[in-house]
Amino acid sequence: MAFFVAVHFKGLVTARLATKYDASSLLFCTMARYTHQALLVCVFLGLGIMDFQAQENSPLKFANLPVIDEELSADFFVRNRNRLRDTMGDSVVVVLLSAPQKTRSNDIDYRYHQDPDFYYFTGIEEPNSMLLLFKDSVEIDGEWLNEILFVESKNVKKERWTGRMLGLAEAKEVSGAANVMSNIDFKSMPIPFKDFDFVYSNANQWIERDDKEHPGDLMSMDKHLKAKAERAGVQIKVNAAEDLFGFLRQHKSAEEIAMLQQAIDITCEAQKNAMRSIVPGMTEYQVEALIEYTFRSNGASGAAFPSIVAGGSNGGIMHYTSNESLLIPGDLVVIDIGAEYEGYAADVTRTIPIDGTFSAEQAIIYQIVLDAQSVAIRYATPGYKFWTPHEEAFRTIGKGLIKNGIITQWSEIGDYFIHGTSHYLGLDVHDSGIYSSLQPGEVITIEPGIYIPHGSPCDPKWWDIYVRIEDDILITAGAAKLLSSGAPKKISEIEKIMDRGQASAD
Ligand SMILES: [Mn+2]
Repeated sequence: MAFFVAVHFKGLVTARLATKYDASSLLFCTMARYTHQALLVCVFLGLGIMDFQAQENSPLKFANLPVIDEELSADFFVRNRNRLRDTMGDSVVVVLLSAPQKTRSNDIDYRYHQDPDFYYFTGIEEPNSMLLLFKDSVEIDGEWLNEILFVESKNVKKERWTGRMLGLAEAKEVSGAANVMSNIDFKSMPIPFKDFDFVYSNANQWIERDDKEHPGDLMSMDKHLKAKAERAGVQIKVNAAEDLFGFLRQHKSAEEIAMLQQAIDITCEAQKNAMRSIVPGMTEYQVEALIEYTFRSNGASGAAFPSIVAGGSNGGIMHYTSNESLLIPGDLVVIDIGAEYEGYAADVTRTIPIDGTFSAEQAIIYQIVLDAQSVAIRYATPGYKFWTPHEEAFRTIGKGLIKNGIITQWSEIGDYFIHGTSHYLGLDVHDSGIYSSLQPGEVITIEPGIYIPHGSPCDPKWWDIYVRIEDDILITAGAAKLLSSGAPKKISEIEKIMDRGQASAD
């Protein structure tokens, strides 16, 4: 690893930097050394990776977060389906399809990710599945049913290639669905669609792969659904369905908040690991690797969205994900990341100085954003509209920019604060919801930012300062509850955690 670092940095950094900031090479040499030791310990003692985490002298600190016992139980999914029945109209039947398996290239697929609506109402993480849900029971083939979950039957040959399958019995346990059938059975089932006006569905145009050998694959079910709906003269509604599901999903149950908190705690630990480790001369992708290592080693399924590690002017690109540049002293780095835990996404952003100390101008801009965030959080309470925290953050940023002579007109705020302050957080990082007034049980982000591109019409001393600070909060009956307090954000706290003077002196 040390060799790799040395070769990679040659030609990318000046000799001065390479000498002055040789700490990065040292850091990676040290990482390599401790990794090696830890592996030996694991092999000889058979104690697994925990021994690596226990290495007190490791340059990387691990959260040792407890693996939480609570999992989303069948009870949760049954409750969600009942809430859906309570909310949907009499003339509606719901048909939800699982997400398609997506091809990365040639015969290689992306790792499967379930459609969040389908997951929310079933707990099933397998492709080629479908949920049929009625408000009240209907008669099908002489039986009265109010829900049918279709999944793929177990297939031992297939399991040897692509992993274990639930099969019908386990799918029933996971989902709590009253009736579980093979996905092949949907085609011939006489479903009384004609008794309804609308099918609320996520029936998709985006289904891209048809297994022509398989009569029950996703594309076949989608095709049969559309044909049956057309024959019955009912209309498939996608947008209205999204609103209905969003209305239910924007309120988080206690179990969901526990999952979100775990995802957020792991993400805050990754932010702290970045603060503890970043030195000039490191690359953005090395920071990304450290972050995603922290996610996986703490039990997250991975990153909920591509990690953003944006040093210097890359911080001005909102969804910068190539993470390919060198981190330069004097610049800030925007780190916008989120672990995914049991399907739930965190979303926490910190902006930190690459050399460990904010310059005077950076500190001024940073403090304006932090103040705007505090104000916004105060307005994140029931009774306010979803957009009120944004309006208050916007106003605070405007005042700060005017006070420092960066703008002269209110109309110029949008040149430097170019996005909204909040979105819902849940199974999607930009979660489903209807953006109504704030209610207890909702989880939202608060993420103001100031971005001053090179060449902006202000004093050049402000150019290339890009700051975003993002926290995740729970709306309660009282003040908002900060869920991401684990990641430091005050200037003094950040400079303290990044100060490795003590460590390098020993
Ligand atoms: Mn966000």
